[in-house]
Amino acid sequence: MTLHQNLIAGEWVGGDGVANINPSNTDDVVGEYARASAEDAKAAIAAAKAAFPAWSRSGILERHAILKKTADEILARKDELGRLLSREEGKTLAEGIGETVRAGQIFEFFAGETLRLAGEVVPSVRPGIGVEITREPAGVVGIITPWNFPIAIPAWKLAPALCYGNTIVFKPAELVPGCSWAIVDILHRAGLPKGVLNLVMGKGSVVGQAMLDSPDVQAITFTGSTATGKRVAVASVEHNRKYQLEMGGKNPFVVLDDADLSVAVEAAVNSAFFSTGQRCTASSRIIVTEGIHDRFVAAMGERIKGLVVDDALKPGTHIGPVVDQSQLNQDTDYIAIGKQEGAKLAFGGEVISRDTPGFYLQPALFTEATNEMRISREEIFGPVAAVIRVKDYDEALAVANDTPFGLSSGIATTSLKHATHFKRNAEAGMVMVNLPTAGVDFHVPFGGRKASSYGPREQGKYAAEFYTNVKTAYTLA
Ligand code: UN1
Repeated sequence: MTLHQNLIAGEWVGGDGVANINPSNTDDVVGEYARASAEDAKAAIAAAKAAFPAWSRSGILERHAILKKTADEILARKDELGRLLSREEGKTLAEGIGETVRAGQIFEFFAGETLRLAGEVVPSVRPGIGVEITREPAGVVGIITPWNFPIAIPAWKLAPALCYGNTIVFKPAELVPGCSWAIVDILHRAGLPKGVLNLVMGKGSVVGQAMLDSPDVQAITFTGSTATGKRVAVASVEHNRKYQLEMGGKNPFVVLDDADLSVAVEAAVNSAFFSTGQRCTASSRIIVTEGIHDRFVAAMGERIKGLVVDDALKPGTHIGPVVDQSQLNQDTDYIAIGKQEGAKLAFGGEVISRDTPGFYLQPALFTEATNEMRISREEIFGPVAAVIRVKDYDEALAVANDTPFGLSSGIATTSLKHATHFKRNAEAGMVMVNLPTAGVDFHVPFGGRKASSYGPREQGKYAAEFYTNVKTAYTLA
């Protein structure tokens, strides 16, 4: 099997190979991927530093052409790359292809942004003086991405970083190097100069740590666990570098008595279980007012029974496997904790076998849960959700906001009054009305508050906040 190598200073370089395993079928090896050492990471940082002066001053047409070519190739290869994604991560083929299209669209968006870079010219408060406000690239950017969106999250960090003239050291999640390798290969062939983009696949404790420890990495963007995010923050404060964190969620989805039942069930099932519940925007707390509670739970049960859990690549599969054994253990541990805490496991929650050896778990729905239980407070990151019964809208809002996290928050209602009030008062970065808490657009800001996020928003025009530094220049005319 050919070894997929790391890219450092424009050269593909080897290293120990690690097998990338298909979670739908652990006998299937997706490919061999080189594991970078701390020395490789240092060489990658040095290469990015050396490439920065030229790339930061490169012409916007050059950047536009590379990003546009990349977008075109990703979109032209959407079926193949979507299949690779589903094979290495385990979300369904439809989800894998959809995510690949989104990655292509993100590159298209930032290709366009290269042609719209602008500053401001404003009068000084002192007559005769002009003031220019411009944005300059942040420098060498460290990009660390999680396993659950193997192509979209790399795309939404790589594309703006390049658009605004930064150079990059990129460490994708160890579990899913395939899509990241493919994007880097595409960008490299699209004509990026040597050293502008360096790929260092491997362990967080080795490669990630080398990035955190380097004074030459001027900004780090991270999506992943809260625990690792805190380490990124502490190390970044030490080096006085910019950092941006997207971490956990415990997103509420409120269902009010006046909701359209089928809209509520569709949005709740999607939020809780699609992509096997492995999204930081997933909803695992379904907060339901008492007038609709029993009808809602019964309808959820019917819908869950119809969900096909199987090989991600099989047509007809609705829910693919959990990503690996340790995540499956975490999911089943939380299912046991929920039962011990006194919640009722109303549907699912069994580990099941299929034709191939994989990490298959039936989506689990608890009822009679309270917001104080650990299953309601801690992020599980699997297809496990709990229904919390409340009296009325006011209690629903209070429970929705009673969480350490604040990424996304949803409500199902036909009341304009409650929808409006919820949009204003939900303590979250994103609010969804009659829509799932997960599944966001690529051209508008993404991010949360409280323990979910830190730093400027990602995506759309707002991405410039992180990837650039503002300069204010005064000139006596
Ligand atoms: C989405 O819900 O469409 O890691 C995106 C995550 C998020 C991305 C969610 N950063 O799950």
